[in-house]
Amino acid sequence: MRIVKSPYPDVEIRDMSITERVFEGLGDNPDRVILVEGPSGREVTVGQFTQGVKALAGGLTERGFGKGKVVALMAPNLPEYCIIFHGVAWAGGTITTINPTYTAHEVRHQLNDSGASLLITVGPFLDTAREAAEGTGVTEIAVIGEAEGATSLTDLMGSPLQAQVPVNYAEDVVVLPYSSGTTGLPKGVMLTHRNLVANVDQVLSATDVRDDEMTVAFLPFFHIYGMQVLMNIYLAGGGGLVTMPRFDLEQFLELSAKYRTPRMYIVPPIAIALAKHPIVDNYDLSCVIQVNSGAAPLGGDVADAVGARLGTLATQGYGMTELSPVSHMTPLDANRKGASGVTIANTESRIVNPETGEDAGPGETGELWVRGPQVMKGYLNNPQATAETIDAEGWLHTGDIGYIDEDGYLFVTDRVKELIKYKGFQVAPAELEAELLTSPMIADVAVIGIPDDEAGEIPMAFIVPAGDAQVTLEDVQAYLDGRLSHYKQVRRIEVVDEIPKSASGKILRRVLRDRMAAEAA
Ligand code: 4UV
Repeated sequence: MRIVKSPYPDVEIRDMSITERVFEGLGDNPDRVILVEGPSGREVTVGQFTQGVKALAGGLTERGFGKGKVVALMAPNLPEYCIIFHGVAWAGGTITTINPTYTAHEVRHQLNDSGASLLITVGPFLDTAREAAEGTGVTEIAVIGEAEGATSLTDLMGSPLQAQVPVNYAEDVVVLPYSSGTTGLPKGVMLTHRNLVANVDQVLSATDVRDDEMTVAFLPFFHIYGMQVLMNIYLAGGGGLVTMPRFDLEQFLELSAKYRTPRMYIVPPIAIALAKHPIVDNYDLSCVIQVNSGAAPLGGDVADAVGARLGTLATQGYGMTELSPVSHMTPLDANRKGASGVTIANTESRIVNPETGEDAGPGETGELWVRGPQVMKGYLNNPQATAETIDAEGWLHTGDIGYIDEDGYLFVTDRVKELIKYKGFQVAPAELEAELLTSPMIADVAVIGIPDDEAGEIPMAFIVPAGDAQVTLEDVQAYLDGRLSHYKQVRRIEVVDEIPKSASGKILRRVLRDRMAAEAA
């Protein structure tokens, strides 16, 4: 067995809730501004944040939405997002984070699966929320701000709870983000307080976030990268966030220059924009010392181009929802072109040949396995998927293919899992296939990801038409429109006579991927 250990010394993982950990990092100046709503400039101070969290926890508890309950949060990035997340956590409850661009159909699935009883959203998504909540366990819908006929966030506030509602840090699930993992439909990823607290201190031990620095937070808080790396780790490290409800390059650059941000947290498509877009030259970005990319592979040349243009360090983080999310980060003092980083503190890595089960040597390719305190508790109500992902010795099998060189740098080269990453967002082929199979035009279908310069990957569907139906890309897109959110849209199709399958009926995606790779070559 070749276990690659972290070059960083272990950190102590303390018994505390994620909110206690974040509060600890806020410092003792109640007037420091830690959250700014980017487009309006509205500010929230440390005092207002902690007061909001405690008052919401009190109100939730009074209304029976506290400990043991699941609160669904479906909102874009706003300062209130952080207050709600931590208000629920402080009350001992569980938050499930929902992509606000989801259709009612997608939202309903997550509400039912997670067992949510309260849904918090914003006015523009209220109709979707109401439609989705029908027939689920949701008994109340609230909005941030005001909306006709809905409870407002202010109504949910009660007498402040001064202390964390007691929880079992290692066992109680604080957040349930959704991820399809290595196969199948999106599943609730059970992350405990201990998982999140561990990752905060593991990551902070390898970064130099300074007190009072600000960063622009456009990476959505509902996804693990924005949720942990920005909302929790950055705040716990003493920084502050300028929130953006959706990405807009010009506004991002403007806010980064205005708040003199030393660090940018991005995904690969934005690295390409930073490297190439002419408007980047219109802004004084001399404040930026580090640009961190993650959620999908970043080409070494693109990283170099960003670094050279902005005169900064271009780093990468590697992670997964199931890893709270970080397991690998670029060291600040020794970058290596194309690497996704080295193993972080308290964490072990292995590269295992998926066919033989043997450990690979330095530079040899195989599946990445990770073990550490940030490994999820499991998938909600799905012991089988949990057992297929975390083995008896606690190793999480990532489904990513790559190698670790002799100096411990991880290079991700491929994926054995089905997952498609469209601009860093998860697209589960099984979800698209299930949806497409409900169309009377389609007899059988398989979806894979194919490389795309801008998005990283795009979903492509191989379609066996029903009878003599003529199926076009437009037909497929029109069918999915309104059923699934826009970023999951199929962007290419090929009509075929049959889908390659194993004897047991499993789609042989590898055959389709190899065929597309051969065509592209
Ligand atoms: O579950 P998920 O959607 O999770 C993420 C997490 C992104 C992070 C985490 C910590 C960071 O510090 C950071 O910068 C970014 O996206 O998707 C997990 C899958 O995304 C791919 C890989 O296939 C994972 O299994 N992925 C994530 N990061 C990288 C990556 C990377 N640096 N290089 C290549 N693939």
